[in-house]
Amino acid sequence: IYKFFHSFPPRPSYQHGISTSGIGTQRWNDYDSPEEFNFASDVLDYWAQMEEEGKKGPGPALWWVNGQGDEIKWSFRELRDLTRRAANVFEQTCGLKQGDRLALILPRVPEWWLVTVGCFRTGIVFMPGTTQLRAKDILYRLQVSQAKAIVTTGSLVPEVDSVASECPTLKTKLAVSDNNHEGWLNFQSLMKSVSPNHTCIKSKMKDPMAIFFTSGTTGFPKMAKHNQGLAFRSCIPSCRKVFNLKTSDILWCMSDPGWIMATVGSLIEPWASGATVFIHNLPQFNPKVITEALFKYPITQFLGAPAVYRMILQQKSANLRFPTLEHCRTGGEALLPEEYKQWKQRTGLILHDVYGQSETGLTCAVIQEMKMKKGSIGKAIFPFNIQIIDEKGNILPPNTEGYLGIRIKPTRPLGLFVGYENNPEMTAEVECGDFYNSGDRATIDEDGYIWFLGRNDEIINASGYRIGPAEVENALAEHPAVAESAVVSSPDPNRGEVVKAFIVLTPGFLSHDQEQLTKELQQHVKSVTAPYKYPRKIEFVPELPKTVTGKIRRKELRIKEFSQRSATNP
Ligand code: BCO
Repeated sequence: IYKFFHSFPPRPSYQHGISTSGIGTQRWNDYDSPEEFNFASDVLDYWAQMEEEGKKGPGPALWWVNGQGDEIKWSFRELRDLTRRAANVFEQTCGLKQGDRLALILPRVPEWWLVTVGCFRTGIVFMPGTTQLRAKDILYRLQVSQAKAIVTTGSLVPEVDSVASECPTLKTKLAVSDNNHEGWLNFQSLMKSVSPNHTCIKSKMKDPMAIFFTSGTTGFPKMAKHNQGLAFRSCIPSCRKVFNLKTSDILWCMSDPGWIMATVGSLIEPWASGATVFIHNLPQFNPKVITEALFKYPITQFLGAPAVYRMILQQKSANLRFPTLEHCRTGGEALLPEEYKQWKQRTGLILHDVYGQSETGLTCAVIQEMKMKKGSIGKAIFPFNIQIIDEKGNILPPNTEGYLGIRIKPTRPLGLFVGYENNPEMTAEVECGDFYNSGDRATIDEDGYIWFLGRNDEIINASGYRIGPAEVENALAEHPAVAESAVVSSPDPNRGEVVKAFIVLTPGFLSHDQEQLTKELQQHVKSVTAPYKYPRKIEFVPELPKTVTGKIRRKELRIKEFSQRSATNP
């Protein structure tokens, strides 16, 4: 497929321009909130023009490699032309229009960036999902969102086809694939046949831009809807300080394209500053490949989940003195103080924390110029005003544990989600007095530094993934061996937390080999739902703890898991 993109007009030779500071997009100040904003026309096309006028440095917009010798470098001009084509594919060929929803389930291929920006240009609401999703996950997403279109990779075509007949709103199926699939349009072929001219829509700041599916304590994932403010926010000076990117920077964000972390870290943040997005299309996570890439390519900034850093550090004898790397950031779960120390010792670099959710994008950060306070996730990123609140939304005094709250009254800050789509009850539940209640426990000190303490509900945060227990319990319930189950979080030295299932077996399976059954059940979960959710620990129990009304007391099981850890690691 990459032959196709190489067949576009040859890459322009970059002129060594005058701006490497990224200052060019400082057209807005912290308090601006233009009525209209479109990241494609206002930001990307701006950088394309800077290139044309010789006013931007030589760095490409996207630098993509796959470890098999394939490489793509697109300038902002090329990106502009290609994404205009993508917009034409959606509007002209597929008949999609502003406000329609498009499920985007692709691995780290360059087309992910073309589709996303194509959506910006047309006002189509993109809904990213990881390629680990299975047929049922995809069915749920397509149905609940009433998606009109899906763009996915060839290997997921059979999964989509197995459920597409149950999705009456789905009109367009686009495959990014070397092969043609019956009933599917081929994205690459269509890209060749459409014009590179397209007029970007004038989106209003309040127009929807993206929907991220995010797991909750009960039921299926919710749809966190964001408007254009999510992208605009990264263009204001206070937010730009988080990464402090220059046009000469090359940022590698490790996140799978299915998460908000990728939308922000692999697209919005770097391109707001005219910097280069670096992507290695790792089909499987491999710390050795990451380490080699950090030597081979002139990457200056790196962003990954704590488990990524931990796994890199576990290569005991590897040289980690990366020649060009200047800044490293992490977020999603906690690293141990010892791991920060080791990273500093072995790389010479300080690891800075960021914190956010699908509902909030980047929320807190340790900014480079800030004094570090041990274990803190930093301070609120403007325009978010963060306070620690109780469940009624009352502000708690400094150094008191409570919920991390973002002020939404009198003004809802740009960049905070609009609400859970089609779910006013759940939206109301997280709106707590004058605050959005993140559900995350935290404390704040007198200087505004925040310490993340985890959750006291049933959501599991495993290697940076947010997993709802019901999703795993539903998957287990489909196996004949499972009479009932309770899924909770359990501590793990590598992943912070992992999914643990307590299972009551059906009578016919009581005498089965438990080791064998554990493997079978793990495999079963991997086959019916996204594999990252599978229970890495399973314990067979005669019964589950329940309340008098018969509700499973997951909290009791979770507390037991964590107290066992404390007992073994005092
Ligand atoms: O460990 P196992 O091998 O037993 O299982 C792994 C995979 O092998 C397996 N799997 C994946 N695809 C499969 C499959 N099995 C069958 N068929 C397939 N197609 O499933 C398990 C998946 O676990 P994993 O994803 O944790 O894999 P891995 O390789 O251990 O990756 C490690 C990490 C650290 C790279 C990964 O856990 C990770 O990417 N974590 C970060 C998640 C993240 O980006 N979170 C950010 C969310 S957004 C946010 O927080 C808001 C911020 C503003």
